[in-house]
Amino acid sequence: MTATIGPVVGARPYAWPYDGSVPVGRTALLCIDWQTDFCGPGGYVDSMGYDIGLTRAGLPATAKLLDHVRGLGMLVVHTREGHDPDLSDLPPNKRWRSARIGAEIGSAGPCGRILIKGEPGWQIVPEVAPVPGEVIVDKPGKGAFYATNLDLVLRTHGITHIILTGITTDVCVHTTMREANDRGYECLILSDCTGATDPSNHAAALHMVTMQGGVFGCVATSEDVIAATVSD
Ligand code: C5J
Repeated sequence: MTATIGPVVGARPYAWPYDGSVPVGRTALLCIDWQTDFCGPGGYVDSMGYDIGLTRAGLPATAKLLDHVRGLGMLVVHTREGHDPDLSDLPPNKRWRSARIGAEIGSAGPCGRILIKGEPGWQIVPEVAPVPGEVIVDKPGKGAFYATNLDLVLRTHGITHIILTGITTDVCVHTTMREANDRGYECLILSDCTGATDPSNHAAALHMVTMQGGVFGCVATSEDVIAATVSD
């Protein structure tokens, strides 16, 4: 079965993608940092005192979308932010900033060492966990292209279009969308499959995308994407 996505008529500021529609085989779903540290009790975001209800908000829609794209055979890429146990890839300023808000990266918390590879808090939450065959990219920074093989993986699979889900909208999802946009990928961020530690930052991050004719791509919902899926 060959399916295409688009035009996504509910997308803003244009009916995504710019080139009308895209075969599923040239499209990837990115699931950014759906880790306990960002949306689970006792994780990094919880330890900083932010409301994990906000970062968990996109989980049901993302789980539903995952079911949909898995049925189509779309490439799914999951990312995880984290650092080596010896902290050799943790910039000192990132560590210092996390310490000053009471959740020092590398220190012991309720979910193990905060943002450290292999610890319980670093794992992807069960609602949107990878299934066998899906790609997982580990990243030390906010953007999923920096110091990773993500671009190589996408180009090897012939991917030209990217749909983004994950947390947080204004930090890792946005940084990744900007990196992807600069590399020429046609990007779509989903408002109901993302979330931030502050509702106004979520709204602002989505609004920014729509400026300048779609400066980083487009914004839509998962239902818009599902409705725009055309199967042969
Ligand atoms: C943050 C992320 N917010 N995944 N990471 O530090 O957005």
